[in-house]
This record gives sequence, C-alpha cells and structure tokens, in this order.
Amino acid sequence: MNNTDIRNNWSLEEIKDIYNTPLLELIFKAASLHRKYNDTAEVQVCTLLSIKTGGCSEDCAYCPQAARYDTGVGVQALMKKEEVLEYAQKAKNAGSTRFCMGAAWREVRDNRDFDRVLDMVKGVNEMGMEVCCTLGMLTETQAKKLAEAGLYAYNHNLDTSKEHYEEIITTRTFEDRIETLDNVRKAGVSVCCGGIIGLGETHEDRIKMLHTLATMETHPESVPINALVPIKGTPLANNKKVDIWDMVRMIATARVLMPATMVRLSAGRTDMSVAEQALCFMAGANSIFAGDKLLTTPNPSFDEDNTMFQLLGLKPRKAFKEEKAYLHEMVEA
Ligand code: SAM
Ligand code: DTB
Ligand code: SF4
Repeated sequence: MNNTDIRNNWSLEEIKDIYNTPLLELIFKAASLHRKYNDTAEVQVCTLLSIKTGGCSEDCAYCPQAARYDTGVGVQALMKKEEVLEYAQKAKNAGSTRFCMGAAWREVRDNRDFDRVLDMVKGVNEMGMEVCCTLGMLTETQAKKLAEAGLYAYNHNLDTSKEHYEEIITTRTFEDRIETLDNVRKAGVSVCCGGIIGLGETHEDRIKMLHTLATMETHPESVPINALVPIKGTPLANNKKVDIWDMVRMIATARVLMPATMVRLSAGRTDMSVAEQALCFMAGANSIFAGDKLLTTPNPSFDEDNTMFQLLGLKPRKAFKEEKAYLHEMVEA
C-alpha cells in the first residue's frame, strides 16, 4: 500500500499518541487530513426517524427505549409506510440527503414487520434519498434482503470498547455487534459504525474503541460520535455532561485515523453552541443528524442548522456522492 494516511494497521500506542497530542496541534493535523481527502465545505445532512419506538428487551444503560427502565418513552407499534414516506419527503424538502430509520429491536426477525421495513426501504430509495436503517442485529440473509430492497447504509454502533461494553450492556456481546457488521459488509451495504462518549469510560476505552474501528479491514464509511444524552430513569441518568474538548479530541482522532470516512457529530448537539460545533467541523466532522428530533430526544431544528451552515459557509453534501470504501479498494488498486 503506498498511501501512508489511510491505514488499517494502527497500533494502540500510535492511537494513544495521536489522541494525546496537544489539542490545537491535533485539530490542525485532523483539519489538514480532512482538507486533503474531503471537501471541507460539505456536510452530510441525515434525518432520523424512529419507526418503532420503545419496549426494547435489551439493557443498554444509556437508552431511553429499553423496556426495563422507567424513562417515560411509550411503546409504539411499527409505523405505517405512508407516514414514513411523508416524513422522508419533509426531510428531503428541508435538504436532507440521507434518511435513517431506527427500530427499538434487539435483532431483526423474519416476520411481517421486517417485510414492511423492506417496503419502506424501497419507498425511500425510490424518492432519491440514501436509505439507512438501524434495526439491531442482522443475519447475512437479512442484510442481503435489505440490500436488494435498496438499502444504502446500516448503522450499528460499537458504542464503547470491548472491555467497557459489559458495564453498559449485558444482554448481548461486543462480538455479536462485530458479527452483524460483517454481515452488513458481506451484503455490500455501506457501514455506519461509531460510539458514545460519556458512558463512564476511560480515555483508554475511547482509544480502544477507535482502534477497533480504524483496524477494520475496510474502514466504516461513516463513524457517528455521540455525546451521551443522559436520560432520567436509566442507570446513566446522572453521568457528567460530556466536555466539549473531549468531543473535539474524539472527532479529531477519528479523522486522523480514518481520513476519508464521514465522521458524524451525532447526539448531543442541543447542548453545544454554534462555536463549539464549529470546532467539531474544524476537527473533521462532516456529517450531522438534522431535524428537531433524534430518535426520542430533541435535536436542533432545520432552521437553526440552516443559520449555522450559512454562518460557517457550509453546504449540504449531495446524495449518492460516491463514498470511498477505503482499504479494500486501495489494496486492490
Ligand atoms: N436498537 C438498535 C441498536 O441498538 O442497534 C438501533 C437503535 S439504537 C437507539 C442506535 C444507537 O443510538 C445506539 O447504538 C447508541 O449508540 C445511540 N444512542 C441511544 N441512546 C443514546 C443516548 N441516550 N445518548 C447517545 N446515544 C444514544
Ligand atoms: C447514532 O449513532 N446516533 C443516532 C443514530 N445512530 C441511530 C441515535 C441517537 C439517539 C439518541 C437518543 C434518542 O434520541 O433516543
Ligand atoms: Fe434496544 Fe437499541 Fe436501545 Fe439497546 S440501544 S435498548 S438495543 S433500542
């Protein structure tokens, strides 16, 4: 491989050194690589919709939708295709190019609900948007069915390091997550995989999670970095607010390790000023979730984000602009 920027053989030590670089130096390094591999004026605008809310059997300690925590989030059946398409159209009109449908499921089951989701995927794809789903664990066959229906990307986060994982979730394993990601890859669907900071993890845990992502055979095409949105009723309700400098450091390190990936400034933006978000874009973030709701929690409105884009000179990235599946492609070149 003759490109020294895009690698999947990072050692933990190397990543530790990058992560611990003095912050302004790290931002400069990340911004330089960002400029080299991406159009820094472009930010991908994705809209999320919770198509099946609440009542989830898992025990993810951060999640408002886990049935076992009293969070005030009600249980709702799978939405109707027409309602979903109407929402997607609104998002498209507001400038979103990617539409991500989330379900509070542990895993996909081969039943009528899955057939209905396949139908929704088909519908959104026909509208000319990049369709993404986050439905929990998938088999290879299910991933292939989604791909055939027109799925563009699948979101499945590592959330934290392998070591910290069992402090946060006990009802499935880190290996289960990796297996689903492999199934998504095998189906030729773009991989969206990242994590959350503020779960009570150490810096070492964050470095290890980034190591797992950056040493995948092919880097995920998108890496969402979420700041924990603390939810009353969950075990992490009283966790300390994520420090903006930690968010910037995490984004910048992800950008240095995976220069051509879309790094998404995900949950947590309602607590950030425009100046703080600008730092995140400077440090290499080039994607956001837009629309006044994430899955169940608030997010800045389309109008607020438009004002921010104008102020910072950013423009929404076009749909289906080719993502570079780095490493496979480079090795074969
Ligand atoms: N049930 C599926 C799953 O767990 O893969 C899909 C939906 S799940 C809500 C998608 C992701 O949202 C989680 O992996 C987690 O990273 C993120 N998330 C959930 N609750 C969050 C919170 N309170 N703060 C930040 N991110 C959160
Ligand atoms: C991701 O990494 N973050 C999004 C999306 N992928 C599915 C979800 C954030 C959820 C925040 C809590 C909520 O709104 O329920
Ligand atoms: Fe369920 Fe996903 Fe929430 Fe975990 S993160 S409780 S699997 S909806």
